Amino acid sequence: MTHPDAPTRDRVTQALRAQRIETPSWAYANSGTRFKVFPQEGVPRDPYEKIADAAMVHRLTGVAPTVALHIPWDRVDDYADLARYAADQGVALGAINANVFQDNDYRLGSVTNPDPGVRRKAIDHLLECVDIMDRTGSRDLKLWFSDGTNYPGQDDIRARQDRLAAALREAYDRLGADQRMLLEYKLFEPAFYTTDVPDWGTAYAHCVELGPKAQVVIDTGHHAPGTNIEFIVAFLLRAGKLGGFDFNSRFYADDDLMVGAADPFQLFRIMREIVGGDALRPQAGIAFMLDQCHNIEPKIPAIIRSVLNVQEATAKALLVDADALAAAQRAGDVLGANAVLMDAYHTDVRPLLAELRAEAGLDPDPIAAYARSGYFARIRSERAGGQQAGWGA
Ligand code: LRH
Ligand code: MN
Repeated sequence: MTHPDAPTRDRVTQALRAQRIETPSWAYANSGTRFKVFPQEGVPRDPYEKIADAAMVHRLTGVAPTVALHIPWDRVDDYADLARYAADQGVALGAINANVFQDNDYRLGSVTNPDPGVRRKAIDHLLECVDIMDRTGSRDLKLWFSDGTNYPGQDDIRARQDRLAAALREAYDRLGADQRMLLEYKLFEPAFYTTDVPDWGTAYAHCVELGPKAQVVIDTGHHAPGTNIEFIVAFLLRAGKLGGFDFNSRFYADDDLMVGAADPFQLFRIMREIVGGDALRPQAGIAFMLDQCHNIEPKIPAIIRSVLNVQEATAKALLVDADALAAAQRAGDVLGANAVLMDAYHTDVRPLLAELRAEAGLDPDPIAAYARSGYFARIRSERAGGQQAGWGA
């Protein structure tokens, strides 16, 4: 499909203009693997500088108006002031990510720890994160638990689920009327025998048990190889339990590479389920977030590239001729139906997106615009001293 007809173009461009992608504060900071964290010049030293970089990404792409925070990595004295600073920069504070995976006390787990005192400490952190949401105006409390075991017999699998459910219930009951809990699952790592929230089914079951304000987050790097993620998307959308995505891509495990870099066709298939489920529009409440680590590549250009990759996959998904697809599916025309999807996937949507940016007064090529902006040279000199931000692991 080279040039979509006018009605199609209008429908597609209208949906793309309304797209919103949340960038993660921690992707602007130093990150790495257990082997090495390579510091980079110009890296932010505090949440304010992380927000400044996120605002630059939004100025250039026009579709990244919120920044997810991670506590304590983004702890500040005055969260209301941080929210005001973000607003001055043209962005807003997004999901608040709790962190119960880096404290020495959490060796045997956080909310699932055999020790009730440790569980109390972990739950108090979740409650603190809701307090922070009250001050930042954030809607989402995002919970990922590294909790698990490394050897059979280490702990009682069922008892840990009871502890998890009790902790989630206490945090859930603390949520305000317009606040949500987003529960993230992950197959393994750092635990290597059991993980207490290992898959979408476990996350879904806990969210159903909790209530309407609990939804599942799909981190695209958290599945066993070969998992059909778009099936999970379709299932959770149908059940009204899809709260959002942590977008990234991987070749092997939780590689946290740029979304769409390792498997652009998978990202297209995922966005196809979103578009097919009429869940792209902001009112549908799906949080489209990036969760990535730019260990060797320049961070801001990598995040801009990632936002563009999501836009391109979305544009291709929007170009699927839904009527032709439905007709072929009804007719049992296997190859015909597949061809309708592949036709859209093979459409070069970059000219359409470039035109859309130009119409919005943006540079058609945000990556080139960033290179020309002088922003990197400025932050490199401004941020010469001080302690660069990172995971502090
Ligand atoms: C865990 C995870 C989670 C975050 C962390 C930064 O692997 O995906 O979403 O808290 O990365
Ligand atoms: Mn994640």
